Amino acid sequence: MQLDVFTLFPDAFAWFRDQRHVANALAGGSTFETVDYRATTPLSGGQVDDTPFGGGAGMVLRVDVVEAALRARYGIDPVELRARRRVVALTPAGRLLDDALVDELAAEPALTLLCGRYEGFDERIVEHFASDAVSIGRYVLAGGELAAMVLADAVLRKLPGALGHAESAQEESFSAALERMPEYPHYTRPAEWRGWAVPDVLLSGHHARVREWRLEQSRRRAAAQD
Ligand code: 6GU
Repeated sequence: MQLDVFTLFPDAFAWFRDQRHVANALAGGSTFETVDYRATTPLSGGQVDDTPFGGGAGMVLRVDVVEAALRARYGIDPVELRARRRVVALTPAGRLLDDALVDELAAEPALTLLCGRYEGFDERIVEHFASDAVSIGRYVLAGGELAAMVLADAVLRKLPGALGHAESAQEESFSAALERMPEYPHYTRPAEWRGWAVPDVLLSGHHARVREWRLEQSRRRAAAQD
């Protein structure tokens, strides 16, 4: 997968890029690149945002700035770009990110993530340049960078070779294999600590019973989450 992140803070992604599963994905032929909106802004003094029409607090990322950055990177009209590849605007008003959407995005050959400014994007960016608007939860972050990292983390770990064990991403929380339920609890040694014993069934070596117990635990957790 070719993953591009447009941001005002490219340095914020240095730590992320060094994560094991990200490094593994990159070693497997994927790319992860950041593009700085400021590098191609048509405005003077490195300006990229502006005050909102109609008033209100904060600054809004300008549509002309994002157009220039996308054109410089891809060499085509961004309106045409979004018909050719997924361009995801990270915004709290977007579609909630879940495992099903992560699977959908992980199947793409290329993804572009657009991070907004404090008060977000000029809406014309979302409407005309983005194919998707995605939120990572019902709360507000100061910028889209952490949300972009969350999305990129969830997507890249799904790629072949990103995780040590191919099975790790198969049966995990919210996967189809677990019927979209949260994952069951895990235990390791010691089998008892301060009187807290690991459930007997896990030590029984009885695979069918273990499987049954785990599914039941997932169902309980699912019920508790709703
Ligand atoms: Cl994608 N961006 C921002 N700024 N805040 C968020 C978010 C995104 N998702 C949840 N909160």
